[in-house]
Amino acid sequence: MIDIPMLTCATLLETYPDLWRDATRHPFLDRCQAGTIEPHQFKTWLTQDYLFVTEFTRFLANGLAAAPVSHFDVLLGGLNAIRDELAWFRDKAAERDLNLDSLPQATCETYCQLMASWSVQPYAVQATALWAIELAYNQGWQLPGAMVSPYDEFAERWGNPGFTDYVKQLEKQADESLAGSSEIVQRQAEVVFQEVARQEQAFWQMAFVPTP
Ligand code: MP5
Repeated sequence: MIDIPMLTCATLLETYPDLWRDATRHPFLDRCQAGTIEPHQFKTWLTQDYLFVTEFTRFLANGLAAAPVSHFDVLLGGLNAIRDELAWFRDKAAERDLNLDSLPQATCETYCQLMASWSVQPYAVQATALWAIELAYNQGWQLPGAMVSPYDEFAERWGNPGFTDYVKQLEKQADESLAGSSEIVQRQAEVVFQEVARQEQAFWQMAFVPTP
């Protein structure tokens, strides 16, 4: 019998280092760190990310609906944190006179539509996507190093030890669900991981595209 290697989150990161680097290292983040990002570019990201997080809330809620009871604690904690995060986004937008009722740009819309399509896939695929989406921000906001004000607050939100711990718990749950999955489901999870990485890279890049 052929021995099929078990897919884990760590294996995914090892298999696609370039894709993951591009998802988490971007001039947008380096310019936040240096304080040289153009305010209108930051505002584009902020507005679009709020729209993304509203859809991500639905993705997380769908994940909870598909999860085993033993995973509820971590996912409910995530949903609770998102309630605060959405309020925080509204505060950050108000400080900058931003209108959050704006339309999603094509990049944001594509990512949200893909996410919705993952919600009907097996739970292991959803758990892998959930982990990858959160890890992208957890690493992305930390990798450039200490950020200057006002961007330090954003780096702290996704880089703080509590959030890092949450992402580790998501990894554990994703690994557990992948371990109990068929090879077909594991391949689906691998494809979705690659898509998350591509979408994250495109999302950073969107800040540099003039708003139509
Ligand atoms: C996250 C995000 C992290 N806010 N935006 C993108 C494009 N990817 C990942 O999600 P959350 O809910 O802010 O922790």
